Amino acid sequence: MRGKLIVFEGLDRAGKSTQCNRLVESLQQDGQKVRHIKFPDRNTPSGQMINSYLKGESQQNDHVIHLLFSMNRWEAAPSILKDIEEGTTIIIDRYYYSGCVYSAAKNNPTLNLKWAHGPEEGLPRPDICIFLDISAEDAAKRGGFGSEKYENLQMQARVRELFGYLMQSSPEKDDFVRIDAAGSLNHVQQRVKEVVVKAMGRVDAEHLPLRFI
Ligand code: ADP
Ligand code: FDM
Ligand code: MG
Repeated sequence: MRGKLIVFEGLDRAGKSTQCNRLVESLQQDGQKVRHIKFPDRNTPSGQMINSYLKGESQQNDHVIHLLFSMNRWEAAPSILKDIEEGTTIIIDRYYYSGCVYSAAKNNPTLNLKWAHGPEEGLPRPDICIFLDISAEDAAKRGGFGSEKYENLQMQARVRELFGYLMQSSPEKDDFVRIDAAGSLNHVQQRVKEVVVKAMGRVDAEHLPLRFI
């Protein structure tokens, strides 16, 4: 059986990293082969440019940084495909949904969601995307904003609005399951596991092939 592609999305401090870690551990205990990755991968050359941009150490045109984030995913695509083919499930902390939404949230008149989607087309499409939903205000209470580029209330609120649009009205709306991320860590973890077990079971039962964006 092929591996599955499972993505976590959400605002900064929604609990993505925590829940990814817990899910990886839990699936491993179930005897599954699992690999955990995150985007941006700040270690590759494109990732180093992204890192420097996010930290405010360098400037990039909105379109250029968008393409760098996309490039960062394309670099990883062959190894994702290989693992899935060989039966390893991949859990990803942020993917192209963040890519589209954060770029479009800048309200650049020539960079809308449609434009942002273009470079992502052809990447492996997730079997499921779990959106950990929390308001920008509640997320900020979990430690306040750091110094990275998008860590401000106005940007986060716009990002949440655009995720709402993706989940309700976009062609990829069926990829999403929304989970209330304001609950306790254990409660969120339990919901995540339920949703993931169901999605993985469906892929196996119906022999669903991996799709592409
Ligand atoms: P993200 O990866 O989405 O930015 P993290 O998993 O790093 O979020 O969590 C951000 C902070 O919030 C961490 O200190 C984490 O322990 C805390 N946190 C995460 N989920 C919850 C939760 N459900 N309730 C309370 N605190 C949480
Ligand atoms: N981000 C992340 C983007 O703008 N585009 C993308 O394609 C991706 C994957 O980068 F503000 C933004 C989202 C977030 C920042 O933060 C990366 P983390 O803390 O490494 O997830
Ligand atoms: Mg994180």
